[in-house]
Amino acid sequence: MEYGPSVEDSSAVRDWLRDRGPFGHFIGGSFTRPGDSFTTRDPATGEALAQIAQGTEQDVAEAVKAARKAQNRWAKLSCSERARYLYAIARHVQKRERFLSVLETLDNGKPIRESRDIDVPLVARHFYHHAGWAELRDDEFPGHAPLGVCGQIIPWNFPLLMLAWKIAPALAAGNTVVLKPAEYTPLTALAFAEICRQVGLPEGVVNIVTGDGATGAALVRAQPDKIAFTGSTQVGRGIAATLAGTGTKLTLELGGKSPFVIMDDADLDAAVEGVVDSIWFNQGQVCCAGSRILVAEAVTSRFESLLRARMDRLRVGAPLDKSTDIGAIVDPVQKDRILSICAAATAAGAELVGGQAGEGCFIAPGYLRNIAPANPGMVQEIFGPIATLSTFRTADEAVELANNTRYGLAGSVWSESAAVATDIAARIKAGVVWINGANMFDAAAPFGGYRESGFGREGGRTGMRDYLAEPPVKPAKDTAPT
Ligand code: TXE
Repeated sequence: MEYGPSVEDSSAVRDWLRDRGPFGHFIGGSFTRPGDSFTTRDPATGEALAQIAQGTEQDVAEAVKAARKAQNRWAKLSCSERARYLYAIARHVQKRERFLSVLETLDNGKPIRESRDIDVPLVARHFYHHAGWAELRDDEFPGHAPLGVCGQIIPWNFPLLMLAWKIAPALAAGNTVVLKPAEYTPLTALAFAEICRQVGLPEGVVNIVTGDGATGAALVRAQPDKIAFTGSTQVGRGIAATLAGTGTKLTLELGGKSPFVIMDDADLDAAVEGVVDSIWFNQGQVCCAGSRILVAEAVTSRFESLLRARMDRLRVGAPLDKSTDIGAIVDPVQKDRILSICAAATAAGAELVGGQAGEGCFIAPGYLRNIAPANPGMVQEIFGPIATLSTFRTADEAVELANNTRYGLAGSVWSESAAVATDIAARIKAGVVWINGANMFDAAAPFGGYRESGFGREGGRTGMRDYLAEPPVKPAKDTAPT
């Protein structure tokens, strides 16, 4: 891999890893001494970055206990006191923006441009936004109480951002948390624990337990007052089964296979940039990626030649290089998963354009064409930089194809006609549908899915409600039971 002058300096992060590792859990305001541990690696080079504690049932129990102990005091603070901590966290994230971006890119493999310009700024934005909600909680949700202790399990595709999506609303509502980051990408969560200490967050309000799926399962079994999970549909289904009938509140943000619909009057250059921002963003490891491109037959050949030209100009390479568009897949296991779905898709008759596997964890951007609706590449979430491309003739057919999925997380519609775009968007069954855009996130906009993409919303007022208990209903005097 070439390291040119445009490569971001990572020496401060490497010093931190050397000084601070091996890493224990963050429980009750301090770091534990690591026992059994695993290695987290830079997927771009395979280099070992740090040793990370593998959380046991006992670690999880201690973290839940610490969160339980802190909860009463945290809930009793005034709204503006809690808000002050969230503002302070947001400011500290901004102050450490460069450090956090480099750390995220090293651990995850995403291009530094994305972690610096998208992930980390959105993290700060999420804490600022929820500081506002913390302040307004009692005015906006009169009579609502926090749920208590929230167990939060997050994936590896946006490690720090998913942490922010989970922790900011939970704290704003008055809950305390035990968060388990994904095993591939635990480092920014541990750096975040340091930020909690720096802002003087009361001990036990935020607890971080690292580990793999077994640690996550232990957190679910510990039955905190809520479990918030983002990850695969398969694991989400298991969590729902474990919690059935327990009274633990559950929200699930699972996979997707989102349609990206290009009508015949669309601005095709803009739509091509939309594809770049959608399926070729974060190596395609995005739950709401527009992974199924559906294009009007009349403009297909023009669109495809623009798409190919743009795809060929994308630079795949060192994630720390500021000119890189596509970095490394998070782990060899995920790379194999992507390649095996592509192999199944081509075996079933689809044609793969681009998408070559490189050395290590790299895969070039690509798409599957001539693909039948039942082809595995059309049905399964590939979660890599490979889209599918199919065509339609009428608006009704576009809608039918768009909704031909078990998922319902997101969608995107491209048309120069507001009437056409809004009509199609309203008929797509998904939690969010963007018009002439893709992957636009805002802390104020609730995000979440339907069907196998899960339930519950994160962000904005609706997201806050998912971290609060409904107030008890008082019966009116004349209807009170006698
Ligand atoms: O997910 P897992 P994986 C999809 C995507 C991807 C596939 C597999 O298609 O290729 O899932 O990824 C924790 N109880 N998404 O295997 O296993 C785990 O430690 C409790 C979409 O990495 O679901 C990690 O912290 N927790 C998605 C988190 O769950 C368990 C993002 C996610 O890992 C557990 C990620 C268990 N039994 C993958 N087993 C999205 N919606 O954005 C694992 N975990």
